Amino acid sequence: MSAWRLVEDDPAPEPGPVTRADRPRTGARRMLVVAAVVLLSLVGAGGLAAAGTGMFAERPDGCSKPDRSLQLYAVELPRDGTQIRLGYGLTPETASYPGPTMEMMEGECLAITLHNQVPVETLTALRTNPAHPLGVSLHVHGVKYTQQSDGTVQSASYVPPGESRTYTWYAAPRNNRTGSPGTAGYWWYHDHVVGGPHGTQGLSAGLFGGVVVRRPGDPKPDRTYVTAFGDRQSINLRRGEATDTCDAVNPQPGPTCLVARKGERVEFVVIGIGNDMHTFHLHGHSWADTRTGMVSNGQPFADSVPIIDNKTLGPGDSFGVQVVAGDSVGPGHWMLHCHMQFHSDAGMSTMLHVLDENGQMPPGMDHEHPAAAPATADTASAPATDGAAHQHN
Ligand SMILES: [Cu+2]
Repeated sequence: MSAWRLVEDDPAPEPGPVTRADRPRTGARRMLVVAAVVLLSLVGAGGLAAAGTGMFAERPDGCSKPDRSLQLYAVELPRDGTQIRLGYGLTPETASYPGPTMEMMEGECLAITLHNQVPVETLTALRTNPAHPLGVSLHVHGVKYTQQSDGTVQSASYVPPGESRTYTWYAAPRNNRTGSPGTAGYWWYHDHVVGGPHGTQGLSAGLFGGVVVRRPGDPKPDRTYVTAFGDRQSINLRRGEATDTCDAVNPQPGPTCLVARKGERVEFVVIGIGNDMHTFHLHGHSWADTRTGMVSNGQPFADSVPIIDNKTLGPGDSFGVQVVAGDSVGPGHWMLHCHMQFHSDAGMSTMLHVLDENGQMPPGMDHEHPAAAPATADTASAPATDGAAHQHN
């Protein structure tokens, strides 16, 4: 077992035969050496030495006690064709992909206990190497956590089948004294263990979700939707008609039903999963390219912030967008799609359904839904996506 130690570099070699031992030490230099020895002793006793025993600090600085705790379950969901699907849920019955959106305020410390209920056989089937351990984990972007909450194999912070583990996230606030920028933003969480050391199989099976960290005073949305843009031209691992299962009579908001009333503030957490580049584009709406998607009236730099309706998204990226549904454009079925043309052509396209203030779609707003249109010879003008829309690979 290696004992890691941070040792100061020797100074650059000096000309002549003067050895280090010969060199006279100044008072300041002696103090530095003493301080370093004391520091190494302290850190070594409580920190680095403990690393060898697998005992890392349990919580980040500033998070002495969790403000809130919740239970999270990783379960297997019905397959999509032949694809294994997994999901996180606040209960086993409500697991989904994406999983529940985790919302925090800066300064908050959240303890999440993850219960691994994914069958051993399923984890075994997803494993790419028989030597890789079986388990699921919770790895988060953007907020603060210690190695115990890293959610990786190398830090032994994953959950074997049938077991549980508590992860601690700290939404560290901005600190003008230290220059720490804070953690407010749009982030995501995902498995980092299923299949291999990067959780690639867990991610592509559905173990991911959005994280929103707000700063006091941030605008609060009426609705939040996660749109994860991924491989095989997928939105939330679905493509074509499967991206939009909204019932016209009784739409239930969820990962496959993006719906809002006119005037509601709708927030999208946009996540890049997988290996491809994408662009997030929404018809009829635009937003400021800022942390929240908004610019307060009267801010002196308001005019220097670009207003956009399309934003590039790379693997692992995440950002948030807030728009006012139907603002000056009214109710309707507004396309939301990747603007890489061959991606949208292949079914990477869904809808934001904006109803009127009463929650009704006004008459005359019935639409031809390109993603859901049946493949018939007389829909030649509709994109020829239906073959792709039914593929599951
Ligand atoms: Cu794309």
